[in-house]
Order: sequence, then C-alpha cells, then structure tokens
Amino acid sequence: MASNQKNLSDYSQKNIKDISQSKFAIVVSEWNEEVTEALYQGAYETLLGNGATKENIIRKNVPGSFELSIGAQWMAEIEDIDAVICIGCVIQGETKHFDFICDAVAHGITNVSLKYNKPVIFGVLTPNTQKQALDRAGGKYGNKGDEAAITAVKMLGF
Ligand code: DLZ
Repeated sequence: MASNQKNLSDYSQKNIKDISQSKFAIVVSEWNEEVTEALYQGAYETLLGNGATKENIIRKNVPGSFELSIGAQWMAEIEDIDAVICIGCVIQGETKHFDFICDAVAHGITNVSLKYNKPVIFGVLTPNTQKQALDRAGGKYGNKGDEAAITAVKMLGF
C-alpha cells in the first residue's frame, strides 16, 4: 500500500477509452483546503489531458471528508454522470475522529458506487502529517488527484 513505491501519476496510456463524451463529477472536501485544491487540480487536468471536455466536468464542494459520501450520492444520482471522483484529506490527529471519518467515507463511497453501479473513486489522503499530504498532492510522490482521475477513466473502459 505504500504510496511512495507506486505512483500512478506516471500511468500508462494504454487501454484508455475515448472519454470525449463522458461526464464526470468531482466532489471536493474543503477541509485541508491547500491539499484538496491541489488534488482537485490534478484530477481536473488529468481528465482534460485524457480527452474530457470542461463542460463535462462538474465540481461539487462539501465541508469535510465525512460529507463526501452524500456529495457523491447527489452526483451519482444524476443520470448522465458516468463517474464520480471524491477528493479529501483526513490528517491523523490526537483523537479517534480520524478513524471514524476514514471508515465512514470509505464505506459511504463504496455504497454509493454499488448502489448506482458507477465508478465512485476514493481520492482521499489519510496521512499522519500535512507534509505527507503535500508530498502526495503535487509533491515528491506525485499527485493522488491525477491517480484518482485516471482510475475513473480506466474504470469506464473496463
Ligand atoms: C472535524 C474534522 C476533523 C477533526 N478533521 C478533518 C480532516 O482532517 N479532514 C476532513 O476532511 N475533515 C475533517 N473534519 C470534518 C469532518 O469531515 C466533517 O465535516 C465534520 O465532522 C462535520 O460532519
């Protein structure tokens, strides 16, 4: 699982389907905004770089990662949305809040994906520190937003 050993930011272009007509929603948590904005930019640019059009990418903000599940559901229930990308960053603190939020969002996003039979991608960082987060949001370990986007694109091709 160590993300410093696997970096999809340098993904292979093979088996990428034509997404010029595909519609995407990106749900962005406002908590740890510096990190989530960088992840969002990575995801957005990666979709465009692979042929998606600006008109076919909608953005929905939510206050924190806990709200990503309902935000994803609002987007998934829109009929012509093909895939939803959830962007968040939960930083380990001194209390158990971290565990509850991470658990809830992982289960919530999975449930939305299965309920609507659409890819709903987990672009949520769960680091111990903000530095670890920034390393993965355009820093030395790439941008996990790019990876979330390419995962969505790949899922549409399977
Ligand atoms: C409350 C909270 C805390 C302590 N930490 C984070 C965090 O690191 N990342 C994040 O995305 N959200 C955090 N939140 C906010 C919760 O996700 C949620 O918005 C609130 O608990 C209200 O439901």
